[in-house]
Amino acid sequence: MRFLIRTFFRGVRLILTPFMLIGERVSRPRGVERDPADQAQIDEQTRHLALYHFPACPFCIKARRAMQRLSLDIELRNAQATGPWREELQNEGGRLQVPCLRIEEDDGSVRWLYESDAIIRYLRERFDPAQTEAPQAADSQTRS
Ligand SMILES: N[C@@H](CCC(=O)N[C@@H](CS)C(=O)NCC(=O)O)C(=O)O
Repeated sequence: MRFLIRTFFRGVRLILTPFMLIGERVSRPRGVERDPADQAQIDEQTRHLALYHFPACPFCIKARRAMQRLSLDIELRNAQATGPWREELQNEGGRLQVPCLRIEEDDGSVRWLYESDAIIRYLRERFDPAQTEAPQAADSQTRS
């Protein structure tokens, strides 16, 4: 019975996958535009991040869209198929759940951030110009 249920859901996922990927591609959001020097600085920071994902997982699509909206070039590591990324996520992250953001901190330590909402919040807090510039804007408003 369990085998049948698993096979059923695997079949549904297989059928839906191309539609989800096409949907993601055609509804790709416009990314924020930064001047080249700022973007280069952001690119340098995102070199220390990697997103473990499944291509057609809706939670991963949500996280990838947030990355696109913020114009973040974060390495994607497909953990769906048996292979090194899947093993690494399970062994080093602690569980096989995607999306998961691997964050290499400045001191070299590694943090594994699970849950799409937490990942998106982290990316926005760190890279969203609207959030990172807001305090300065508010500051200059109160001063004027
Ligand atoms: N609440 C989580 C849900 C994530 C989730 O359910 N991910 C599924 C894929 S869509 C997963 O990792 N399943 C493990 C597996 O299929 O082995 C989030 O928002 O990130």
